[in-house]
Amino acid sequence: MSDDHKPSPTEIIKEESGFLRGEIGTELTDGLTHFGTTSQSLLKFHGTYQQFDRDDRAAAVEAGESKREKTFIFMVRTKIPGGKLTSDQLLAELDLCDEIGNTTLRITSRQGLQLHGVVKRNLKQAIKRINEIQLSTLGACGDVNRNVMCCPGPFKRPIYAQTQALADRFAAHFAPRSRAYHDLWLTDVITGEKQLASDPFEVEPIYGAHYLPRKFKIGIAFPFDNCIDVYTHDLGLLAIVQDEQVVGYNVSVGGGQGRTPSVAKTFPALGKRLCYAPAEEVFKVVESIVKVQRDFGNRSDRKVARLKYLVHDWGVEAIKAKVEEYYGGPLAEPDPTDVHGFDDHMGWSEQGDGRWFYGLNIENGRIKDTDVMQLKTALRVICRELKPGIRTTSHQSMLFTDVASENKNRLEQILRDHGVVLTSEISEVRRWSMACVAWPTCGLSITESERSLPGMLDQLEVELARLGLSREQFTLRMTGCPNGCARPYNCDVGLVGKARGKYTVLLGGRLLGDRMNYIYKDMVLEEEIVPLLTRVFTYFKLERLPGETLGDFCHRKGKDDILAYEEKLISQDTAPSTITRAAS
Ligand code: SRM
Ligand code: SF4
Repeated sequence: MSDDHKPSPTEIIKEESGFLRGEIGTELTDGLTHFGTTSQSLLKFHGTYQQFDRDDRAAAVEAGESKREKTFIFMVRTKIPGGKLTSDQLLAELDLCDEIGNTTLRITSRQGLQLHGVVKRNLKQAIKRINEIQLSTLGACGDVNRNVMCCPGPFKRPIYAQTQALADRFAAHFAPRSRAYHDLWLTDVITGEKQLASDPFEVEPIYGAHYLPRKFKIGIAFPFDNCIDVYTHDLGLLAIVQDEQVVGYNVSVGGGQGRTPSVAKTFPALGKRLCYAPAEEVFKVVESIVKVQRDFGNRSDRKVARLKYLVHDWGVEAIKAKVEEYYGGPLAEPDPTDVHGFDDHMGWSEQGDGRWFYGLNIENGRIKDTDVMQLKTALRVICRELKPGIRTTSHQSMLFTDVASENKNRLEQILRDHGVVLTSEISEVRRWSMACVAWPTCGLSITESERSLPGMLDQLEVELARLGLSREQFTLRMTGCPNGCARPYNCDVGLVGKARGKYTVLLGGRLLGDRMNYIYKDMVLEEEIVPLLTRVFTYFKLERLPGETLGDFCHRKGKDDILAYEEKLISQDTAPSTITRAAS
């Protein structure tokens, strides 16, 4: 076998793990603060990442104490299909973040929840307690199907129940079946024994011993509401609705956002429309696609192991032919219907049963108490007193559902009493923005993201108001590295951390999520981003067509035209310019 086809080290780890067990059990009780590298890989499948506090590390290096042991901490991710949970479950997660996390709870861009800062001796307790409230971390990370997303709108229409039921079914079906999770985290006895099987598919009927080549993501959307960004998933399903029923799905394959700039063959991509699957067949079609990726995805180079690279290498027609082989019959052409709407579900809406839901914008999904805003406490009061249903959104925000008319004022009052800004009171630019976690927990972050965006938005709000553009709706998404966890490659304005303190600025995507943006400028200093965007907004105000959005404007004008205008503005600036031009 040539080196090109040599399985990657992660493939060997999976194979030798005895179905995700490895040495985790032994290392859990070895008294150390951290796991070895093999266990770290396997722990992802169990829903946790070993990290270290990068602020603390930077301080140690600064103080010349680089030999000091890192402060190891764990991120624990709860998988929540469609973001649907109860008040009691949210209360339990909030208790966990206070008792054994870093006192914050984080809503993720895939409708999940994350605890941060859990130390090793508390890891088992964290995972066990999450399971005790009928939630799970199994398969929240790792080379398996991840959290299944679907529209969290709690409308009492059959189509919403149908898509949620499908998301739940996928989540259950594609979860690893290995006993390791149960044995390691949910029992008091740790058996060190690896599970053995002469036929690995008896233990893992979908995955076998090697699981998938890489992470795999499924999302279900409606044409009139693409709030889950259907074309960014490995496998996207767009519900085709007739007479209030989902009659089938347009299936798209090969979406994904991550890229590694130093590896030219990597790229972000929108999913490509593969076929139409009638509702009663969609499960089988999806399983066939997962199996095609399992059997043909790249297992030697993890950089190009996602389904999008297989789709790119083979082309959609060849993928379709292979899926048909696994499915056992021909697949229909996609329905002409496509995405044409996006609803972030913020503010008050009637559900269709006389009750209401309220969408609260939570800045970058971070639930915490500060001196000025006690969001975490407010959520506790709401959950205890009003007991609403909870839904998390793909924009890292939260819906309180099933609220009776007479409780609407009370819910708002609780938020106000705790200094929480209501959705109606925040600016459009903040409402439609999101940032990934990045520093100090993410081991891959190059720049700040979650900690930088709020300040940048403060400045942008001023500039947009000055230009009379405060009511414009455009998505602005920031990440601390090119992996794209806040989906920055198909939004109106993307800011992607590239080098220390420097970002790639992308323009020309749109709210609808069906168009990639383009790299406008690279290596832009953080402090130059607002001035740069202000010049773009100025041009937009001057030359937009009636009703044209920022993303559509930037798409129509293109990079060179906008650059030329920006240059003109800079040269017209008579005052000595403080702007250093970024390399374009
Ligand atoms: Fe992500 C890796 C956080 C959604 C693409 N992502 C990571 C890790 C685990 C870093 C690591 O590998 O060490 C980050 C943990 C940081 C921390 O401290 O919490 C991380 N990703 C997140 C979250 C929490 C971002 C957020 O601010 O909400 C999201 C958790 C979602 C969940 O609940 O499951 C999150 N990540 C995404 C998305 C968006 C999505 O799925 O809709 C993407 C882009 C879509 C995609 O998958 O292509 C995404 N994350 C990545 C990648 C690039 C994958 C690639 O194919 O290139 C990595 C790195 C990797 O896998 O090697 C990554
Ligand atoms: Fe970390 Fe990069 Fe993902 Fe942000 S985009 S959370 S920095 S991996």
